[in-house]
Amino acid sequence: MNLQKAEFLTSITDIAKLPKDGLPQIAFSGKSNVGKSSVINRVLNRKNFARVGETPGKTVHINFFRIDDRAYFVDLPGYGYAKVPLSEKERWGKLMEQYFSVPERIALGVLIVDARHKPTENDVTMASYFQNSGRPFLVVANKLDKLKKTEIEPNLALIRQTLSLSESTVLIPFSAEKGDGRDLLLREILAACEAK
Ligand SMILES: Nc1nc2c(ncn2[C@@H]2O[C@H](COP(=O)(O)OP(=O)(O)O)[C@@H](O)[C@H]2O)c(=O)[nH]1
Ligand SMILES: [Mg+2]
Repeated sequence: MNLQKAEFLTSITDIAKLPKDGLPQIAFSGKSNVGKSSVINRVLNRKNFARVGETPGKTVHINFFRIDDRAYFVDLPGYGYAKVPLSEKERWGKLMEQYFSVPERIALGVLIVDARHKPTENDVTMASYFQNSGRPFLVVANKLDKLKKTEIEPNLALIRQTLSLSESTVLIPFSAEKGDGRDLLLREILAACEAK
C-alpha cells in the first residue's frame, strides 16, 4: 500500500450496504470536530479529501474510502454534538452496535481524542466498543499543536487513565495541522493491513 490511490467509495446509513469484498478496514472514530477528517487527510497527505468540516448533526452515516484497492479507511459517525436530536443519537448507537457486531472486519480501530482535554463519557464508551471488539486498537491524541510542552505528558497520562488503556495500547500524540505522529500512525495502519 503506497497511498497513491484514494477514493471515496460510499456513504451508508444502513449496515446492509457495507462493502462485502473483505478488504481490511481501518475504523476511525471520534467526537464531532475532534479532527477525524483532518487526521485521515494528514495520513493520506491530501488536503481536502475526507471532507473537512462537514456540518455536524447531519444524519449519521459511515463513509468508506478505498485506499490502493487494498484497504478501507472507515469514517465512523462523530458523536457528542449537543444539538443532535435524540432520534439521531439512537440511530448512532444502533449503527455502532451493528458495525461492531462483526469485529473481524476491523483490522485496526483508531479512536481520536482531543489532546487538550480529559476524554468525554462518549469517548470512554467508544474506547469500550473498540476494546471489547478484541481487535487491534490505538488512540490518537489530536491537536497536539495547541498544547504547551509542559502539558503534553500529564494530558497523555490523563487520557490513558480515563480510557483505561492497557500498557500495551499505543497512544499517539498527533497534530493533523503540523504532521506530528503521522509516520507512526501510518506504520501502525500498514502493519495492521499486513496482519489481516
Ligand atoms: N490546531 C489544530 N486544529 C485542528 C487539528 N485537526 C483538526 N483541526 C481543526 O478542527 C476543526 C475540525 O476538524 P475536522 O477534521 O473537520 O473534524 P471532524 O469533525 O472530526 O472530522 C477544523 O477547523 C480543523 O481545521 C489539529 O491537529 N490542530
Ligand atoms: Mg469529518
